[in-house]
Amino acid sequence: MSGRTTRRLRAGAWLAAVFLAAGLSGCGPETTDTGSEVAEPTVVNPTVVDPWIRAAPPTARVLAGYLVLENPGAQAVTLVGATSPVAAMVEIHETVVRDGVASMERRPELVVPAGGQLVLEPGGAHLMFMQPSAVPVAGETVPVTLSLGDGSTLEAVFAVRDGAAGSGHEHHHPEPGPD
Ligand SMILES: [Cu+2]
Repeated sequence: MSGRTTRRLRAGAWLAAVFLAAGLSGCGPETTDTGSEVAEPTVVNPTVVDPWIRAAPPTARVLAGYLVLENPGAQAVTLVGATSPVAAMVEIHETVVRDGVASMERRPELVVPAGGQLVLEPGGAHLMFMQPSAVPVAGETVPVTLSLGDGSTLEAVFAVRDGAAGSGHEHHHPEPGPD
């Protein structure tokens, strides 16, 4: 699990923001030794929860990645892109179903609402890793840098695993829904 890593990174980003604020005002908000129980800052990077990539055959030319972004802050945050050393390019996609046919559409950004979360999961939004240099196998991990709309980045370690069974996140939408 990467929760500890992402929390530490988030705390680091937050502390950087505090230092900036302190530099302007001469005094910063209260903080604690750990930085984990702090007063709510104005802007908080979202927390990455359970990032994973669906295991694929060695010949796969794309890989799908999923995660949940939780935004405890008071302002909406946008996910605008991602990069990874294993892929030539990473795009944000969303699977849409029209007339019972599922297809993927590219999205320039996805919103993580204030106090809410953005869920990328099978059957919905996902990261599409294009032209992987080497297809990772289940059990391996893949580093990914997520880009946010404010120009900041989030590092995440995606676990590679089979998505067909056991993930508990599979959703099927056989019926075309209203737009
Ligand atoms: Cu896709």
